[in-house]
Amino acid sequence: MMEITLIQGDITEQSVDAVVNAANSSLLGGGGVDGAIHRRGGPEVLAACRALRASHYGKGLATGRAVATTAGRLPATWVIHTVGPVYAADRPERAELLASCYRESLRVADELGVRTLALPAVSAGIFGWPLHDAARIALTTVRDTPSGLTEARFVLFEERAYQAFDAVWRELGEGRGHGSMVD
Ligand code: AR6
Repeated sequence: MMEITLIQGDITEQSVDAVVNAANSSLLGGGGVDGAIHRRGGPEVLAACRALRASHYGKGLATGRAVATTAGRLPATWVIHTVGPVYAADRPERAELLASCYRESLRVADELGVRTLALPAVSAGIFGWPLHDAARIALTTVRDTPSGLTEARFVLFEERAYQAFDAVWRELGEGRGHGSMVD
């Protein structure tokens, strides 16, 4: 059984086994949640990302894929970096890449034995994905992807992002809006 929970807050403050980072393909940091994770995680996270670039990820991480590093000084064990697609109204096929970010993040989490996972709204900031649609893709994909997680905690930074996720969760018939049990 996995519980999906929604909270408004800062993902860098979550005491969980792993946090998902909305990175870019360089894996070398950026703004938004990526900047916050590198700031709070410290130089160990960047060093681990550089090591990935020097080994299996010479060309960077492809959109829709995920890879784990240490979480450095964050109150988590792992950071799972994923690269969301940039939103474009005339490229609806990119929704599949956004779903892939969540599926791949859960797959990597499973490989690490992660039980509690915090996730941001991938692509819904600098990459411009409309919030309601980003929330629908995020919630349905995580709900419908089998994993060993006990909790998938969506951590929404802004009030309007929390409201969008909460509204979609209710539209999906998932009860109280702030968390419910799914098989
Ligand atoms: N905790 C949780 N969510 C956050 C936090 C935080 N500390 N800070 C921001 N968010 P974004 P993207 C929310 O832009 O759209 C970077 O430069 C934010 O409000 O972080 O996938 C990368 O390097 C929004 O709802 O990620 C890439 O170049 C959500 O996180 C690019 O941005 C995602 O916004 C990725 O853009």
